Amino acid sequence: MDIEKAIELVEANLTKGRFEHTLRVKDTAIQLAEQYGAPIDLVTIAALFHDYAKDMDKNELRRLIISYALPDDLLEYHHELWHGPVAAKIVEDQLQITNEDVLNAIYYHTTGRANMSLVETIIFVADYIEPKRSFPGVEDVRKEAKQDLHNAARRALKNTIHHLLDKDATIHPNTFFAYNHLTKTIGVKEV
Ligand code: DGI
Ligand code: FE
Ligand code: FE
Repeated sequence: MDIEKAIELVEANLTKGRFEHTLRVKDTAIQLAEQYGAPIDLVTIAALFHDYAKDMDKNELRRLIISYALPDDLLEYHHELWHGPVAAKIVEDQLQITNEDVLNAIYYHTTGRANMSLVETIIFVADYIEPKRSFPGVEDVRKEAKQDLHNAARRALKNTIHHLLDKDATIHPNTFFAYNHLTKTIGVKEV
């Protein structure tokens, strides 16, 4: 898809604040793609559409999860986790985006998953570190992203898991699978 057209669609579907976040994620993701040698065109499209379903109402998201036959255990987790999988299905179904790497990057951008591709990892990290994010620990992840993308992704997951535990929230298995996979492949020594 043409980038201009993609930007137009995204702007029409999102609130101003969310659209601006999306543009910052796109710029951050392009910088990471240049640094780590990922395809700029795929990363750009994935970033532009990653939050495409974010401003949908909860009931609409629920209806789409059912009609697209997404895994129904999704509905047992916080509705914050619904917009990625739904956006992946909408762009495939309505916008004829077929690239699997792009669709996976959109689908898994909130939780991550085991064995993420370079494009998936870039979108995951860019969404976490875009310049207006102010999570505790985000500055360490920003620094790490300049040195080692996978370490940055692991650190972002670790922070998210800590944050969710502090809130007594449920944690989606893919968040743990992503963390475990990176921890094993990076070779962090268990104590
Ligand atoms: O859509 P964004 O706000 O740009 O960012 P996002 O899609 O990464 O969503 C972030 C939110 O998702 C944040 O509040 C933490 C939450 N989150 C991430 N992983 C999990 C999770 N929430 C639950 N309950 N479980 C998870 O595994
Ligand atoms: Fe999101
Ligand atoms: Fe986002």
